[in-house]
Amino acid sequence: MHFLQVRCTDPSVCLICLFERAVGFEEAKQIVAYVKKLIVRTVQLLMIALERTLRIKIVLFKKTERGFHMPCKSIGIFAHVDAGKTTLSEQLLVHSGRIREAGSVDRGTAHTDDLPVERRRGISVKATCVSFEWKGTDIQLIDTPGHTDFSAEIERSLWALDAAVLLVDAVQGVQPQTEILFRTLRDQKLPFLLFFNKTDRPEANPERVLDQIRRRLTKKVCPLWDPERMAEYVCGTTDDLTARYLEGDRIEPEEIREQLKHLVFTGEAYPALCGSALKDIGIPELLDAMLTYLPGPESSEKELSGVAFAVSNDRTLGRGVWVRLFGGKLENRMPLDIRAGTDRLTGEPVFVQQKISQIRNAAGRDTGALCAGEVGTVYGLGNLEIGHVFGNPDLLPRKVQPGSLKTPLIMIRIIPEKQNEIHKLREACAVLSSEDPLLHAGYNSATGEMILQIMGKVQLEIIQEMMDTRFGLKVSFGEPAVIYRETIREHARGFVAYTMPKPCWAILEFELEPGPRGSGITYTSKVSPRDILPRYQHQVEQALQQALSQGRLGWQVTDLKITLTGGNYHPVHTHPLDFIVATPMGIQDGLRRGGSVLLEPILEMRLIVPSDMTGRMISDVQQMRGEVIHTETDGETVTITALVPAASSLDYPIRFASETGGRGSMSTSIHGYRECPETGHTMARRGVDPLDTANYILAARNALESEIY
Ligand SMILES: Nc1nc2c(ncn2[C@@H]2O[C@H](COP(=O)(O)OP(=O)(O)OP(=O)(O)O)[C@@H](O)[C@H]2O)c(=O)[nH]1
Ligand SMILES: [Mg+2]
Repeated sequence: MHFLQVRCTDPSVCLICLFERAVGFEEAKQIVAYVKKLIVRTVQLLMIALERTLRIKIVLFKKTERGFHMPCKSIGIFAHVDAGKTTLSEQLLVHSGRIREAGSVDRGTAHTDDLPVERRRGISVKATCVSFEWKGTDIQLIDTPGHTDFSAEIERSLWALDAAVLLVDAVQGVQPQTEILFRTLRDQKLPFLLFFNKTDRPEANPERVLDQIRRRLTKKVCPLWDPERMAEYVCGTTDDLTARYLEGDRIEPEEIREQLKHLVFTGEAYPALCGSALKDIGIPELLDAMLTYLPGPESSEKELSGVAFAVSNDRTLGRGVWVRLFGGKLENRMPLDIRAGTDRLTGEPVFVQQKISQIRNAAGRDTGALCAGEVGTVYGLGNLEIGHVFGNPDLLPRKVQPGSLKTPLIMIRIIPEKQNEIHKLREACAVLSSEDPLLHAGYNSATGEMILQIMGKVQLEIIQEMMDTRFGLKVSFGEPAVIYRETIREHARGFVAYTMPKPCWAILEFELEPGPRGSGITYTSKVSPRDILPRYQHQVEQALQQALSQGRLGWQVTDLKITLTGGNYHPVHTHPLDFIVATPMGIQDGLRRGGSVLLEPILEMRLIVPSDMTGRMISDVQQMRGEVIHTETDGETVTITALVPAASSLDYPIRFASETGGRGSMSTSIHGYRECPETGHTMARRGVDPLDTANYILAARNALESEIY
């Protein structure tokens, strides 16, 4: 007998194989893996048999550092506004036994619409996480808002998920936001299934919706309510199954389920179910499908990796941050390095150490720890920002990149009713900005104005209401204005010799070239580290962001290729911050020489209207300085895709609703920026112009004084 010990990576399974013949290590490893698989399969079959005969449910707990606990999955619910996400979340909570009676959106009692403003309006504004257990799995459910003004919430929820359910209204069919969400989930490689809701309504027609999805979104949809078609779809995906299916072999339902599970994971299939959240139809089937087909986390228990994706405000506990952990563990009193800004000298991020004071799991229980795979709220981390990554960012399944789904295109002045409340307003805006970084709340000290960047009108109404209820501030808004950008017209050089008033020395020469649309900013240096020391070159690179935040027209500069072509430092005269002061002067000099081009945001607009309105819609698009790029008709309706400047279409949604009498739907997404023929849209400069040299140097030195001068 030959003994060969093979280490098992899973400490909860102990397996020793005794071989009757000589085996190599590799072969032994393969055999052990095979045996392990067989045992797991046998145990599974045994469990199923036991469950059936004894009519019990066996739950396998996973062993982790914290002891045994239930496997978990984090699942998001997405849909066009009003498709029934919140109503469905209620129903899932009821079926799991988590709550006795379903709350109602219409009566303002839904659990996941817990903000006063959500309850009053019957619309979800924030993503909310709840948790419940279904057949031995802890499901952490995130109910997201449907309105596009809250796309930032939708995007942040995606960071925290393992899988999703995309709801489709079985009466309305595929709506504009359904398409956007479908593409987003698919592109982010998030496995998901579809649920056709509101089948209780007489006009509902799941087969029509299925057909619409096949035509407009994907052919890979697989209806679970029809086992015949489900088997046909699944068997068509592998040669082996196709052959067996065509020969009429019996294929076990278990085999079909396993294959479908694999297809969902790889984005090769989207199972579809139907039912009614309001009338409680098809809910256990949906729960089972979530369990069977949607994957759980691939979490590692060793290395810390997680992301802060939402903020909640508890009356007694204060500000809590929702965290999804993909690896490692967070514990009470654990010190964490939280980013608190950037070092002006080195350009490196500055961290402060803060301690977690309390951790609650998704069910709101004080657990003292958060383990890999779990979602929970963490308290005591001060103003920890949304999007903060704990530990290793490479272990996160999705990139944390705010603004990739939708960016704000409108800015607006927010005005306190009482003039002396501007300070209070600034504080309130800072709080809201830490919860939604895309608000970019900015105070212009020269004009005394507070400016917000926003997605749309509904968001504005919600901000107004929150200012009142949360912060006791009555506010109004100025005229909305489009957020333009600018770029350079032609190739130019920018030069600065910052040698006066002494003591200082920083000489820089830049070459600025227009880049292709959408290319953003690219920067390279051709200067030797002997002429400008690496630490000063690093400062130049860090100072660029600030230098480009307003160009000669006052807008963010983009589509620009910058090369540092010359310059030098002085071993005696150069002060540590001289290159930070000098960079904006050199850049602005180049921008002035090259001339400015105003860029305006262009929207891709999709209008779905009855066919007889085609002419009218095309003339609307032309009136808005837009161009139709695609039309498609299915006889009854026409889908028009057009590129339209945001500036000329700000009030179009209201006009569209009245023109179509509610028979049409429209959606917009950002297409990009392009040259604006209407020049003259400049923005007042914030702070002193770097080309106003004497004043600028004085102001810049004053601002940096505390740090160095
Ligand atoms: N008939 C019918 N009505 C439903 C169903 N599900 C939801 N509703 C109704 O549809 C409306 C919107 O429901 P919500 O659950 O708030 O929809 P939502 O998708 O969460 O909406 P937002 O979060 O605002 O995007 C409410 O009036 C619900 O009562 C359903 O299955 N059948
Ligand atoms: Mg909702």
